Amino acid sequence: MDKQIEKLLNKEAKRQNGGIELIASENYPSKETRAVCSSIAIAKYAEGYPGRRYYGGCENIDGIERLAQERAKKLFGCAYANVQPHSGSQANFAAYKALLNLGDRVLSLQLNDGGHLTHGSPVSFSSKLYDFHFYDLGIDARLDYDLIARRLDEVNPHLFLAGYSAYPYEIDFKRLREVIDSHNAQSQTHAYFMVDMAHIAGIIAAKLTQNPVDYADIVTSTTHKTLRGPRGGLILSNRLDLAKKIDSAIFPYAQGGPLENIIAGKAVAFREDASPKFVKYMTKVLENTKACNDELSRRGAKVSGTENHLFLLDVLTSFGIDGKTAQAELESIGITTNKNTIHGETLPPARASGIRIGFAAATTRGCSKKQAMQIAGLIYDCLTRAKPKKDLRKAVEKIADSWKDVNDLSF
Ligand code: DSN
Repeated sequence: MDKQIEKLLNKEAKRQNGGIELIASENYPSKETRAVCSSIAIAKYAEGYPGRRYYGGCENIDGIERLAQERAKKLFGCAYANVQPHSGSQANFAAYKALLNLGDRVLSLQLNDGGHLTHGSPVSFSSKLYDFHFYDLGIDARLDYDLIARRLDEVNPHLFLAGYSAYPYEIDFKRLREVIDSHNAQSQTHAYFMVDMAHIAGIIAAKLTQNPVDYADIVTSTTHKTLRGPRGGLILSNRLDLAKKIDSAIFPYAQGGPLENIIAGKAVAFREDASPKFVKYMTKVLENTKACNDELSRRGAKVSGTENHLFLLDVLTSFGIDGKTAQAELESIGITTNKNTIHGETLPPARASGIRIGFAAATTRGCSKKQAMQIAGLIYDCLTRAKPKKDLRKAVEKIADSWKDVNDLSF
């Protein structure tokens, strides 16, 4: 073992094991998933797709990729899956390419309101290649479907984009399809419907919320958040007429050789995600998130409420500090979160008025509802400086010690 890397990895495992991970986009894959990700599949070039590769010797790799595709299709009940995207951003890059011409109009939600960098942020490729316009949330910070209908008529986009990184409520994909269809019926520009389900893919796989694949033309995702697989991306569709365009947008347009070791890991994770155990897990994630949100609210903090795996805590209103400070304070006692802008944000994103809190990772390690409420108490006591940090750190360690080792998770 490379001693320098070994030392850093051991320190990272210690950090993860000794702390409480509440970043809503994080999770821990099983040791089975991790094992195939470091398998010999790492050593194989396989540009192209199963049965039509640019290299010889791909018969086993073809089998792995076909299995991953079939498992993804079955899990989400769709006709087409591309398992090659290296990340969610790459998946979005390719989805835009498959549906749009350069400069086409896209209607999406801004990063500040819960969108994503690749949903038209000025610093992302998306806004350089396409003409992004935005819809607002309603005054209650929820999607306002009438407002969206009006924005569709104003902007006449070529693509409407839903699916978010910091939106704590249910999304009515069926209603969005209806709104887009009725807009399309009287518009000269046809708007495709795309959903980036990266955050809620696990909730969808567990059938605990609407499945966007039933309504959208194209659905993108990551595989490492609530889906609990390896770090990577995914594109799904029921529109077989788009399959060729999506395939060539990933390879050769956006990517070269696929990471077949990671694709093997995706296949293992999709199998785990299809089990009844996963539904139980996802149900617990939702319960824990709500328990923590509700306990913070009971203590007087301003929280968003939640209908999924995350919620937003307005630390500026609740504690008079910005998100950056809150993130650092919590990190000093072993609780990892991220600063996050909130609806109606008044501070720059580097400071932000809130933090985003999610329970997908903590629940994988074994967090109970009672512990989720205790964690709310620790967050509250830390940010109100009610108790000495060393006592809070000890309490965090006690909870983390009662959980499974991050190197030894089997589902
Ligand atoms: N970085 C991810 C998140 O935290 O939501 C999105 O890509």
